[in-house]
Amino acid sequence: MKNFALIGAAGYIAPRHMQAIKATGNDLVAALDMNDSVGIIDSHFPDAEFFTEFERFDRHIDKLRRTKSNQKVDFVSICSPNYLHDSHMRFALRSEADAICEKPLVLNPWNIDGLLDIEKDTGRKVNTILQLRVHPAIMALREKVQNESKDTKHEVDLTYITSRGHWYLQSWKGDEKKSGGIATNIGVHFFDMLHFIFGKLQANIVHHSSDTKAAGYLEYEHARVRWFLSINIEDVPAAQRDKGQRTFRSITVDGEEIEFSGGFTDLHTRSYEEILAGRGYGLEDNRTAIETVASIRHAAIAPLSGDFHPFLK
Ligand code: NAD
Ligand code: HP7
Repeated sequence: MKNFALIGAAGYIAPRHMQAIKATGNDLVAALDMNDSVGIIDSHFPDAEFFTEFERFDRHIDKLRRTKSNQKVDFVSICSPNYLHDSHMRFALRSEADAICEKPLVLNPWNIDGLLDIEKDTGRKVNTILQLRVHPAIMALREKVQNESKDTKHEVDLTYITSRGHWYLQSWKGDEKKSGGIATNIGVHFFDMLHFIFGKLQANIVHHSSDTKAAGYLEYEHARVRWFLSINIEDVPAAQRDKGQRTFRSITVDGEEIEFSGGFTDLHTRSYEEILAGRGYGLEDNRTAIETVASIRHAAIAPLSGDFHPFLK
């Protein structure tokens, strides 16, 4: 049984990590969040220590390490806002633990280089949550593409609309310096997935970028992709919106829909199973997606000509 600590325990995604720690037969020994709305811990680990100050949390983790306690932390799970991830990963590794960090791993590619140095210095590992890589439909599509001839190029349309209320832009998620903006905070999932399925990134053009919407064109070794991402309910197609649907996720490959909207719920547990079996995705696995989102953030907006997503019309 491995011991876990969790940073960002009061947030939206933390319970999925608590479930994953529990479902894989491990223990949460300590948690940190400056927000103390963390009663959810009792549903999973009623004996876990909880801290609202980093310094006290650090002292506790360090004591467990120095005293070789049977609660010495093996993994630190990181569910804090995106711009804090690199600092929290450094804390994990320096505490002689491995890290399991939420996406996006970091906001800029050069942060990965700094973390590689700390991995080397400490001999510990950074693992990341790239949960679409363990989605059965995505794994099957990747396998199919890998078995095709090397010069195959697919035509892909990716439409990813996941509505958010007004709170989103008022929170750290709406602050580009903290979240990277929506193409980084939400888009990173599918940019990583596209690279995972279709290989090396060859072109990256941005057609639209605002606080609530982004769109562009990406070319990979094996695909030409028109993409559209929005958190605005108005972008959910009317037929689905009329049925009360607030999310619309679609990938078509050569006009054929890949069914991947279902099966999103236990992907954190699947990711933990892989990490615990020593098959976690590490720093270098994240580089292409982090480079992609960093370029999108700094790109000049291209005119609407050529391969732009049809939802932009
Ligand atoms: P959230 O705002 O709901 O939660 C973040 C928590 O971190 C808050 O409770 C906040 O108080 C706490 N926090 C802030 N600064 C901290 C600090 N210095 N030390 C400790 N805790 C601190 O956000 P969320 O939606 O839970 O997102 C958390 C992370 O998970 C982000 O990196 C986000 O991108 C990622 N996420 C991933 C998925 C996914 O599908 N894999 C889904 C949602 C969020
Ligand atoms: N929701 C909340 O109540 N609070 C939140 O903070 C977020 C959502 P989905 P996930 O918005 O930051 C996606 O779209 O898949 C509500 C991204 N992940 O299924 O869990 C929401 O209003 C993730 O990387 O959300 O998370 C819905 O009612 C990104 O950080 C419901 O939860 C996160 O949005 C479910 O919403 C975000 C993927 O797209 C895989």
